[in-house]
Order: sequence, then structure tokens, then C-alpha cells
Amino acid sequence: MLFVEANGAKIPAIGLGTWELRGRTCARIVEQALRLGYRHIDTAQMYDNEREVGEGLRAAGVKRDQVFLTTKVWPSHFAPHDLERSAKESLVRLRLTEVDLLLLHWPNPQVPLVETLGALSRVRQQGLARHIGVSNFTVALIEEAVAACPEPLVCDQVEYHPYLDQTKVKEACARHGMALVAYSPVVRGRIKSDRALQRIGDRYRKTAAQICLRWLVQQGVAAIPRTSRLERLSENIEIFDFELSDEDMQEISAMGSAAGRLTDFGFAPKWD
Ligand code: 1BO
Repeated sequence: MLFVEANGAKIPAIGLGTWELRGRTCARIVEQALRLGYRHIDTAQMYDNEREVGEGLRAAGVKRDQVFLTTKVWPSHFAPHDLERSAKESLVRLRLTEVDLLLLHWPNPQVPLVETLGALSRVRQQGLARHIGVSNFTVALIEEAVAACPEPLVCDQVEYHPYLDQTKVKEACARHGMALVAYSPVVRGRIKSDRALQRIGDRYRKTAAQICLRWLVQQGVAAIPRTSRLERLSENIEIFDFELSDEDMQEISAMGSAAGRLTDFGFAPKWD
């Protein structure tokens, strides 16, 4: 399993996203993913599945130090005392003593970023998280966060796939030694019927989803595809035995635009 290195963190390049996975399905798919060789599991307080993610981790029997576990604090808990309490509650639900990466899930303009980042950094210093980062931050917010945070942030987790151009966010992350972690990397399953990616895939004997994930990883991006189907779990990690040509990389990169965003809630920042 390839890693993406960022400000001292080694993030496995392919992980399992768990947004909208619940209950037994969530615990079972986390366990199966770990048994198949996944070493990166992504959850969040807001997903309401941290308990089940923890169950899946224990059921798989993989050593704790072999798994990179990410969770996220919801913006309603960004006031400093609240953030620390919220992080501790996540650990109780996961039945862990620390997570590998703790992210601010979405920006919250109601709380000064410098205060939230100070609290996030103190949570890390207390040993509750090995690394800290952000999610759904625009370029302007990345710049503000890097200037305000007392210590390095390791990533910005954002929606990224062939239909959404994220060049500017990727460049901002690179400027600050941060990784871009891509959620919805296979466009919630829609990429599998993409004719251009299927055509490229035929030449490599890979599916359109595998071409898409390989395109992300080959750029140095970490991806967290979500699935509740066992056969897709295997498909999504079988991408380390081939390399896309420069021409294929460029063709896929040219598909992206600003219009391809799937996740755009009313509370989202104005994307730049
Ligand atoms: C509201 C959750 C989006 C993905 O983390």
C-alpha cells in the first residue's frame, strides 16, 4: 500500500470512506476492508458511526499501529472547550486512546479560526490525535489556517474526482506540505459508466473506477472511496500494479470543471 507523506504524516493512499454507512453494515465493511489490506479508515462525528467503525477495527484484529484512523469534529463544536470535549467523546465511541488524524469537518465563520486551531493543536499535544488537518477548506481558508495554526496541518480533505477541477486547492496544499485527501473520488459510483475512462481501462485491463483512483494516487493524492459492497472494496485497492501514461493522466485531468461538484450544502463556504 502506497503512502502519501505530508508534514510528518504517512497517509495510506487508499482508504475507506464511511459517510452514510451505518450500524452492522458499517462495522462489517470496515472489518472486511481491513482484512483485504486497507489501512486507512475515515469517519466523522457527524457520520454517527464512530462506534461501528471501532467495532469493525476490533473485529478485524489488525494491530492498532497498522491502521490510520481519521475522524472529524463538526463545526458546532469549534469553540475551544467544546472541541476538546467533542474529540474525547469521539475517542470514547471509537474505544481508542488516540486517532491518527483529527480534522475540522467544515469551516465555521462564527468561531475565530485561530481559536479553533489553537484548541485542535492542544488536543494533539495531549496525545488524543497524532496529526491534525482540515476538510472542505478553500484556498483562502487554507492560507488563513496555515498562518493561524501553531503547528503544521497535514491535509485538506475535499471532494475531488475527474469531473471537479481542484488544481488550486491541490497547489495550495503542496505549497504548505499538506496532502489533498479526496472524498467522493469515484463520483458516488457514477464514474463506472464513464465511456472515456472505460476506454482507457480496456487498455490496462482495469475498470473505470480503478483508472479514476489510479489517476488520483498517481498525482500524490490520497483517496477514500466509500462502498458497502465487498466486490467494490477489492476493486478499489487493486490499483497498485499499473501506471497510467502521461497522455492518459492529462486526458483525465482535462475532464474537470468547477461545475462537477456534488457536495454543496447551504453551509459550505463560497468555493474559489
Ligand atoms: C456532510 C459530510 C460531507 C462529507 O464528509
